[in-house]
Amino acid sequence: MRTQVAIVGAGPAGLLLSHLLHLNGIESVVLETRSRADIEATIRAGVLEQGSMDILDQAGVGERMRREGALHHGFELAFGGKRHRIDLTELTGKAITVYPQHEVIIDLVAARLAAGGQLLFEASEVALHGTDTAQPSVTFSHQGEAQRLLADFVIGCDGFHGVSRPAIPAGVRQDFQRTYPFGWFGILVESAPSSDELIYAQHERGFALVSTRSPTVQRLYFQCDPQDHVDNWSDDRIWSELHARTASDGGWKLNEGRIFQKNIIGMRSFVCAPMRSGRLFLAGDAAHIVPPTGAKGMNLAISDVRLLARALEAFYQRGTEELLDGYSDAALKRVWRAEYFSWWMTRLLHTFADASPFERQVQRAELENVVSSRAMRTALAENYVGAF
Ligand code: RFL
Ligand code: PHB
Repeated sequence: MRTQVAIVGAGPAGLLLSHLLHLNGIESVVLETRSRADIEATIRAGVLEQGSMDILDQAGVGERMRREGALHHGFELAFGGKRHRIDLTELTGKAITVYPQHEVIIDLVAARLAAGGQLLFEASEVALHGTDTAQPSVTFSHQGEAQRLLADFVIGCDGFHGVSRPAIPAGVRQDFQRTYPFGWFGILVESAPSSDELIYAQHERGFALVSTRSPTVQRLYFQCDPQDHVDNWSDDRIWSELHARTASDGGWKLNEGRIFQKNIIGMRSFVCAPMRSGRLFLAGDAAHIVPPTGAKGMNLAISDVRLLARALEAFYQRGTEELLDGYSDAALKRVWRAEYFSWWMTRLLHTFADASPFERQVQRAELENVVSSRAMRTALAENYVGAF
């Protein structure tokens, strides 16, 4: 098989890149280890920045997101028994949309298939070859047959545990990372929303987040030990922890409902630089991870592939490699802003077991400073909506 661009991984990065390339007349093949049903059902992110919504719209896949997603003009910070609104739109002129990542995936897969796009699901033994030559290729097994896909470029969109990043020689690559001593316990609940907007709660028992998925399904998280097991958490124990951490003035109360999914995720910050080696380019979680506190992961994946699509378009239509050569630096600039913000939000809102009494007081003072200073609220809002 031969194509112009071989894309490894059908997450938001790989699927959107394939579609953006198609719109520019560039051919690609997407290889994915999991099944279509599996990628369309995996619950992950929920927040799209305005810039991400705009890209999905421009790519012609934003229609359902606009119709079914919930536009949010602000969110709340809760601490010390009080809630404080961060008015995103008043502070930045922008908003965010809560629209689940798996719905973005469903829309992108449908658009690719409707356009005759080549998506190969359940590909196994995916391996990259010759990425430092002008003729890279990817070998894999599909429906029991060993195959080789020849391409001009290979784009690694295969997430943090994929095969692409390790294909960049260790001597070329620098990895920066930080692992946090806590995780998030996430649940999906059948209930009406408890709040019109997301609530990020700081509490001495640990962080909690009240998010939503739809008018009938809510997404809640609370800080936990990353080594803990979901089986240790009965529904009653989960509710009592969430109530304790989100309790606030004015008679507001979290709605309970049937919990139908529980999971625990670890938290890390990670950056691989450069995001390119020869004819191999990385995009999305394959190159960088942020803790979910700032809701940046899917948005970074989308902004990486927008840069890459433009660079590949310049290469195929004008024969210039300038944008390809500038891709890693341009992407990393935005990545580091998001890394900084995600780390800052994480530090601001979580309880660190080893924090001294002094550090705990300073953390509270920083929260007070954020909610009482318009300049601080504006900086938070600009970072949250992605106005950088
Ligand atoms: P993905 O989505 O991980 O997709 C990679 C795909 O590659 C496949 N794959 C391979 N395919 C072929 N060959 C191989 N060898 C392969 N190895 C892997 C995988 O099966 C998969 O289908 O990466 P991508 O496209 O870079 O997208 C990144 C986002 O998924 C991720 O950053 C976000 O989910 C992070 N995130 C959030 N981001 C936001 O922007 N807003 C949020 O509100 C938000 N909340 C979250 C999150 C992530 C979370 N978890 C579960 C880590 C909340 C959570 C709980
Ligand atoms: C989510 O709804 O899954 C979500 C929302 C905001 C975050 C992280 C996750 O910061």
